[in-house]
Amino acid sequence: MKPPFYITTPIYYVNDVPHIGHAYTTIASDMMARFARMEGREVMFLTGTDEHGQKIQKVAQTAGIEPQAFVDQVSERFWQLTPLFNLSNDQFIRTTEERHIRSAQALWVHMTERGFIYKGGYAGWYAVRDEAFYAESELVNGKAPTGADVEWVEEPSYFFKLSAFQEPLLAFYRDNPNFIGPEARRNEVIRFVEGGLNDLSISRSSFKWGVPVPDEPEHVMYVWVDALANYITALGYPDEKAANFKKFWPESLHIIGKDILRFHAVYWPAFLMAAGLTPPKRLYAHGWWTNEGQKISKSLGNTIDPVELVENYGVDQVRYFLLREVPFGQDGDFSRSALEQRINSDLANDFGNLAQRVLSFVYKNAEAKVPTPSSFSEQDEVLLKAAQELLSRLRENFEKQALHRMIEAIWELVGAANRYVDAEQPWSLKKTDPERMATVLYVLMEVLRHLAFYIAPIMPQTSEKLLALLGITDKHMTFEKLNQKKLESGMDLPQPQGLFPRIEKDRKE
Ligand code: ME8
Repeated sequence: MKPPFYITTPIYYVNDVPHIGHAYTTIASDMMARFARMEGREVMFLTGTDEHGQKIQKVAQTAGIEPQAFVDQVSERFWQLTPLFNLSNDQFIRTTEERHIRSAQALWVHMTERGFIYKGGYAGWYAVRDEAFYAESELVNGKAPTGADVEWVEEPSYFFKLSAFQEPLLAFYRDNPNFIGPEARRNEVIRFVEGGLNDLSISRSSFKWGVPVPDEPEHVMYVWVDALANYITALGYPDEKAANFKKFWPESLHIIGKDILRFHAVYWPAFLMAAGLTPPKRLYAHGWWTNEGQKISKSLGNTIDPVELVENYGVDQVRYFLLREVPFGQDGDFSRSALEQRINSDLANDFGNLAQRVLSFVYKNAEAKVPTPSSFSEQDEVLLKAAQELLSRLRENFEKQALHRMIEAIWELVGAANRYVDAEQPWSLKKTDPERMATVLYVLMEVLRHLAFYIAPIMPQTSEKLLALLGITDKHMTFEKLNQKKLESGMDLPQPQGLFPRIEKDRKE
């Protein structure tokens, strides 16, 4: 039995509508969820929205709408990313759901029962934009290190004994060297924890929009306690006997942006240990996108609307670009010229052209049927072997979340196949050696079949289209099937169609 796979995105704040940064995390997670399903693993893929806290309350107030009505509206916009980007999430969680309120409260009660929560008073700095407390020593020119405005907060508050977890956390990082990726982020977290941990204020009493603290109606939970709990709510917590909880916890992979590493790598495992639960298996923090060299922000008016991008360029094109352009884990810059360049070179020229030249040649010159191969030459064997062995490279890189390396490896095969077409020249074999021509075309179609499977997690629509052009209509693709069933010679093929239109240079917005 292959291990189950639980993959999550951050739950996004509904203070603002989604932009390309949010879509990025969910698309990357979608690629991994799809890959794991093709491995025959049982997958739970979770995304959703974070709907409580002072930030949301303030924005709703400014808009003159009740918080619940406001979060209903904005959450819907995040939900729409699923059909827009062809995402395969199994659940979409909202922290205002009843099941989640119950779960966050149960987590709180367990932490209290085990002696890790006490009542006190907080006096210090708070940045509403970051929903984070900052020590005086962390401020830079009177602002949070992130640049967010801070305000002085003084109010009765419950505290979490984070200080008690310095040693347990360091031991946990030591015993689980794979807990945090990439490696540089792991070192960053260890250094931070080694520097000492202060107890954490985990309730607020100066506003109301949050999960009520059990038996303490004047307090709502600090939004991060509430938010992090979403990962176990979705599995059925507080029922630890729930089938999904037993199956998927702690087999989890939390995909996050580097901005929220500390909450996930320090607070979250500490909360779980405090409640007597096992921390998640792994976190992976990806990098930060800028837009044409600038920070993406509402105030600069340069947020990129995912809907407009998909309408203009196509869903698979955008998915491909985001996953390919920047090594997963590093920062990157979004630009339309880079996107158009990738579409024209990687997709239209390299991939699309390979499929087009092979399929239209077969259609016109080989009776529109899967050709019958005779004996394979050494070059044929080399290419077929490269197509088969690519899977092990994909697997290795999948384990490390090296998504860009997975794509690079696939494009190496595309390159090899294009060179093979040029070298073998099936068009000149038509008259001189039709038998050899049939073999060459069969080899190429087998390579295309492998490619159609390999690109499925990245570009699901294109994969389906290409499979249909190869006469394969089975929608439930697994890597086991890829290896079991070759193309059947003699099978009728449909009329070829292009996969990726080119973007013309003089095109105007
Ligand atoms: O932090 N580049 O929500 P959030 C890359 N609710 N990724 C980006 C990005 C950019 N420019 N902008 C946003 C929260 N992201 C909390 C999370 S989880 C229990 C609670 C992505 O709406 C990236 O994944 O501010 C980042 O971590 C997340 O959106 C922050 O979303």
